Amino acid sequence: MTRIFSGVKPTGHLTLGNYLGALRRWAEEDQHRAESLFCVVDLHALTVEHDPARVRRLSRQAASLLLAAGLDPAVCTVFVQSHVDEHARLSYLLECVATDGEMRRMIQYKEKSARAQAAGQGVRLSLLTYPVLMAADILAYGADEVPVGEDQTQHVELTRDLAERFNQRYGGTFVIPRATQPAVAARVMDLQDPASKMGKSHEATAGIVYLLDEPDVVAKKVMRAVTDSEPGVSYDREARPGLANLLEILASCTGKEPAALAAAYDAGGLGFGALKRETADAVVELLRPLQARHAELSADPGYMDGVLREGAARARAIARPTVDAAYRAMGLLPPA
Ligand code: AQP
Repeated sequence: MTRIFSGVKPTGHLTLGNYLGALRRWAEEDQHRAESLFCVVDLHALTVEHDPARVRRLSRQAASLLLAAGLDPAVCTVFVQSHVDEHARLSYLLECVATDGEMRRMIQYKEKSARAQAAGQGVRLSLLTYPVLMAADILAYGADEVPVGEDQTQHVELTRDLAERFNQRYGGTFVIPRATQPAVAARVMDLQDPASKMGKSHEATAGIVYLLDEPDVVAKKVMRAVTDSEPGVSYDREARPGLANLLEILASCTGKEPAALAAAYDAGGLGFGALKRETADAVVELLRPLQARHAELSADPGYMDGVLREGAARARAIARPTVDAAYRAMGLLPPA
């Protein structure tokens, strides 16, 4: 049976980008067609300046939002990365396979290290080695598929390279995974800066729709989205990124095609205002059930604890044999 692994970092409040690019597909499709594991990758949140209490809070909130988005613990495994030691164990082995040069080529490292430096903070070594830990997350489970947004494809490519290199040098140990992406909204852009990805850890929040934003806040953010001054409505990601972003969000919410939506708006002589209104309404309706379910789950922390305890036990049982095999393959003496 196909196995799927993916995760979300508790580095901020989850966004519409996380939902449309990843969570929704995990819930609606992936968990029902494959053996799936979904993880709050909290160790990754330590790669940048952080407040420990906030990371703890955001980890619980992210886990709750995974369930609120529709992940069913009876069907898939939901857990927290730091509860399963195998991630860190395997990460070290993969650091012995990866090279410094390939880490420095990662786009996210370049962006986030520049951000840390601009804020006068040191660049943590773990930010450089973060993709190796992500490779360990995936390879420990023998995942065939990794459903992610566009921003993570380079890291999944690196994971493939490391797995192939390891298998070649030390014998066939890892499954070679592949990234899968949603057809639409693989890269939801910031509503105020359509050249940048909508990212949960970004400081300027006016262009970011958070999953737990109140309906009026969602509507305000969408209505104030940056577009352009060209006449008519057309779908062109390069030339009209703000407009394309709105069309993709609306398409993703409604199951329509962005180009078809653009053509309909253009033919009807409807302007950006109408498009923004429809998009705002669609996003509010999309988030309504998720927010209600999150509120229910928040009222029952014991239930969430049980889900995460059980999830970690299941995850550990899958990961341990593969990680132990990797230790042996690399020449480490098994304990007597
Ligand atoms: N804007 C997005 N559009 C589509 N998919 C997205 N994803 C993230 N942002 C978008 C996908 O959501 C999953 C979980 O993301 P993550 O927690 O690994 O990363 P993040 O939300 O981008 O959080 P960061 O790294 O804390 O913020 P940034 O990088 O913006 O500073 C992944 O599958 C991701 O592809």
